[in-house]
Amino acid sequence: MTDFKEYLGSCQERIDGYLNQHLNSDQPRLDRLFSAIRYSVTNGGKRIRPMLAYASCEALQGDIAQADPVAAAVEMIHAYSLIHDDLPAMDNDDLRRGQPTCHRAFDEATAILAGDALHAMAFDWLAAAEQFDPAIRLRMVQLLAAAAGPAGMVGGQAIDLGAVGQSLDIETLENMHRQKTGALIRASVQLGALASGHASQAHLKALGTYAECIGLAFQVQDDILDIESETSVLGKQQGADLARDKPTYPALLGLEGARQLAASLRDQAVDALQPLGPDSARLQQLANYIVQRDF
Ligand code: GRG
Repeated sequence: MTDFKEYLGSCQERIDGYLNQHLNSDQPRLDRLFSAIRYSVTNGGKRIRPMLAYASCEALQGDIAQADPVAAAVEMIHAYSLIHDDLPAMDNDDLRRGQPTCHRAFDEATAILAGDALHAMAFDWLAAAEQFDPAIRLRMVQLLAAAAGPAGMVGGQAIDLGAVGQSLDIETLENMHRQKTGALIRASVQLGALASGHASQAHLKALGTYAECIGLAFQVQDDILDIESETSVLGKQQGADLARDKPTYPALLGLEGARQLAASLRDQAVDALQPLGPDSARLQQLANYIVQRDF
């Protein structure tokens, strides 16, 4: 088995190649729209969701080429959510991944349309993936729609926006994250499993537990990284004050408590993979990567 870093690089190359090849239009009047789309999708994301889809497909002895459209679809939904999240009406951010956000590099209307187009194309690519039976395609489309919509990411974002200035208890915080970021992570794992063509109910159940745990672990680690970077910029006291002001895991559990929670969720995720045997090694490594990453 190749080294994990090499594996990450090969997945990144694979999904970047696929997206670059497919994200274009032959209508010259759409040049600006597609420039904004490619700008937002190919500016250096970690590609965690496509990697989960590929690794989940491999865990069930699937051919990863089969998983290309599902890996692309989850990354496109992610990219659309980031473009819209950065807009003035939401977070009003100037930078994403260290570069101007889509609405800063282009303009607000183009950014809204780029997000809308990515959202629609994600479902289009799944529906058009002829390597899968129509019934599987329908299931994939439903699964992704549920993860992206009000019961998933959009709902989580609405809860988050509604909670500005409020203090959330840990259960409410957890439910918000399960929807806002966990649902798409879960869908990435499940879609990869369906793409393998060998997903039984038992596999989907085990992978569902794995995905729930890493989805939350991802968020806990994200909060830890936020606090660590704020602390290094603002100094220890101000960083700690800021941590208490926001509904985050370090604010509720302390930094050490949050680290322990991330590690415990990683362990639960790895345990859940037991029925899948040694082919789930990449999923195990990804669970470690999610809680050990420093960016
Ligand atoms: C606008 C409908 C709508 C939803 C937005 C997910 C989301 C909902 C907003 C993103 C806000 C945010 C920064 C959440 C923290 C967790 C998160 C999703 C981080 C970014 O994901 P990574 O780390 O990003 O996978 P990269 O840049 O690596 O792709």
